[in-house]
Amino acid sequence: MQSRVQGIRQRFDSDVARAKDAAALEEVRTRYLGRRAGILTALLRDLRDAPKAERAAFGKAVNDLKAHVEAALEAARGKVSRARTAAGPIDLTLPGRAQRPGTFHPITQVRALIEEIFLEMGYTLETGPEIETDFYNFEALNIPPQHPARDLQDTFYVEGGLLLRTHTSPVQIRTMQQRRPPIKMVALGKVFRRDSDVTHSPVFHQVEGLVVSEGITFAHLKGTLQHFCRRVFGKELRLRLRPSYFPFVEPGAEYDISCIFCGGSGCSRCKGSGFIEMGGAGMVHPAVFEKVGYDPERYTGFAFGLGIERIAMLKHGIDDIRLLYENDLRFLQQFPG
Ligand code: 2NL
Repeated sequence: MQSRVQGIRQRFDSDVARAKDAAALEEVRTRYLGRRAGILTALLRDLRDAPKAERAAFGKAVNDLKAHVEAALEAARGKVSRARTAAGPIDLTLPGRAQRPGTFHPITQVRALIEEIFLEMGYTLETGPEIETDFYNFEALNIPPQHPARDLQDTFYVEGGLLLRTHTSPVQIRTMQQRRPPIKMVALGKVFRRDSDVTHSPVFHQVEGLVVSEGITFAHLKGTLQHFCRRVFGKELRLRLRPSYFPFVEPGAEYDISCIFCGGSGCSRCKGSGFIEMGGAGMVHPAVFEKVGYDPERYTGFAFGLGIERIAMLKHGIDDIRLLYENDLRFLQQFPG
């Protein structure tokens, strides 16, 4: 028995020494350790038929051999794989995998541009909570309990009588409560509305500006909007104001810019009108000043709003707002900033 084990060991050693690659080594492993026809597997099976007196010694010899076979195969595999690396099938002259640097999202880029323009004009940047109370989102803005903007269709209500702000105006209300005029501020941030199609997303970004002091007029508003729009879209454009209604301003207006695609002659993008809608604006309603404890006889102010997505879409010719939220790199890489 012992001599049989000895013979197998010698044959194995010479088989391993001849195996020059991983496939040959695998073949040797199967020949000796294979579950069904392995030489050692058969040896272990024979152990059962060995005479009782020899069984312990034979068992030890077979197990020692098995340990030797496993260790020798492992060592040989290591040698083969090191040899392959040293021989150099890895081509170090191949170009590496490109690591593209990240870029700011187009909304973030437009947001940064808007912040820069208002900081240049001496405005402060203010922020506030996205979950708001009825008072800050509606009541203080002169939006009465039965106003259609409060309809469940437009507003996301959350637990505890709270809601997701539908505009950034609550930030202006909070700022007015905390400070006395003069105030010259912009609020930029996420707002939420129950609305979704190619030009509306349930979450979008708004900018609102507010200037309050003594002697602020509609002319200040128009000059500010014209300067802002020209800084974003170019010096040549014309600004147009149209009468409109928002409960928190009087008088209220919507403002348009001459079409940045056709220059005002009329095209498909401006639907032949020569103008593109930008946002809403107006003189702060006296009822709003009363809600925050400002004397409407002493102070006047203007306010305006606009959508950041809208600016990004106009600036880059994007026709579907949902592209801005899909985080598809093929889209985002087109805006390296
Ligand atoms: C729009 C319309 C507007 C305001 C926002 C405002 C805020 C206060 C008081 C008075 Cl605290 N007004 N904001 C006024 C008129 C229009 O935005 O088209 N937004 C995208």
